[in-house]
Amino acid sequence: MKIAILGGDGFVGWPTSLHLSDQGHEIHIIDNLSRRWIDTELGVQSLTPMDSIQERTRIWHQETGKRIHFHLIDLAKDYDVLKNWLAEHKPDAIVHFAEQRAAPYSMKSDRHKNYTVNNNVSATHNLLNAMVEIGLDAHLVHLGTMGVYGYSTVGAAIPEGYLPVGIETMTGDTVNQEILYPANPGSIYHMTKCLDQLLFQFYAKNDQLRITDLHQGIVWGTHTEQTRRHEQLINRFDYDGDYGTVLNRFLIQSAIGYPLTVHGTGGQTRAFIHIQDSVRCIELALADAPAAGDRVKIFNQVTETHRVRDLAELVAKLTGGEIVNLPNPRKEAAENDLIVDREQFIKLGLKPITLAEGLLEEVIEVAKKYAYRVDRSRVPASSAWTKEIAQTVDTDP
Ligand code: USQ
Repeated sequence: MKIAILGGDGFVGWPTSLHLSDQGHEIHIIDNLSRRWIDTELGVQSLTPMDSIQERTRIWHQETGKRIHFHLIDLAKDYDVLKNWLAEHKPDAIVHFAEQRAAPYSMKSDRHKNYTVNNNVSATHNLLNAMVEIGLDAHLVHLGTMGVYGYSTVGAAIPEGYLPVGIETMTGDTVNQEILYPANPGSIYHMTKCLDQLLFQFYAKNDQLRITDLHQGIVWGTHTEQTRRHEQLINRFDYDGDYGTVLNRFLIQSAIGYPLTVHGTGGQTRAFIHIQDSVRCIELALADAPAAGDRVKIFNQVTETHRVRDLAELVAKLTGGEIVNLPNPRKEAAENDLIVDREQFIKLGLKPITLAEGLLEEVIEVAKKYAYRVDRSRVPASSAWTKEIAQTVDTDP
């Protein structure tokens, strides 16, 4: 297939591009390189030394003989450029990662809230609008988030997108329907993913676009089979308070002798997936496209759930690290349970990689190798969810 990977320079986008290229697909990365600009804005860099996108694709060609094409396009701002590119190249499938993906970054200030909403909603809408305008029947696979559901389970598992409900009619009969699981975002970033869901629902219904939405959990790990092949194919690894995600943060913190920064009691339960499974799920979703006229296909892209304090204890036991409980900069439930349905990918053949499989050590090794690149002053999470919470945030462990 000819596949356009929007946001193919990012943390999941890059290994996905390599994985799909390795399988023989023709890959076109479309990216505005905003993630690299945000590093500059925040004064932080990936733990792992990343080359330019052009250099990365050159090395991939050198190692495999396969070409990954790169196109510098801003989806949110360059509507006509995007539309003309799609009309000219007519990809069979589009994987859409091209959104600002950090919850803390989206809550940093009013400017960051505006940026996240304008960028994410415009990017998604421009894409859908352009597809309809040029009559492009490509399968669109979008990287969404588990955070659209909120994280509380009311005794029952969170289904894969749709909730069966019985509605009582005026005549006393019960009509059964499946509705989108109620959106319950916990940050501006997560809210944009809820808005994406409505855009998808409309365009699938009105224009018969074929859309798959992947509700992914927190990704951990850094290497995939392809990024291990050459030092210059290495994936990015975020450790800072805005972009670093919890398990990868604990692993790098332990590698540099920094206390493991548990927010509050660490009673938050979240869904997780290893980066290798993440790219495999995208491959599986691409091969299982909905038909024109179908409703949006939704998968929960998750392999296991864990409580934050349990992860901290696990990492501390493995590495001898110290745990510190800090005031939580976020507005979120202090404790929650989470049960998630994830049968669809298992049925399609996913064999989940779990924390138990030795890959935690691999991340610790990567973290130790590049520990000299860490700026300890960028480790604390300082973006507060409200002005009141900002008064209480104490980032000093
Ligand atoms: N947390 C800590 N200590 C830290 C960092 C985080 O205790 O040093 C806690 C947070 O308070 C939160 C949990 O860990 O309760 C998860 O935080 P996170 O930064 O790992 O994940 P989150 O902000 O939810 O966002 C990440 C990705 C996002 C993706 C989402 C999936 O950045 O792109 O959509 O995970 S999910 O969490 O399932 O919504």
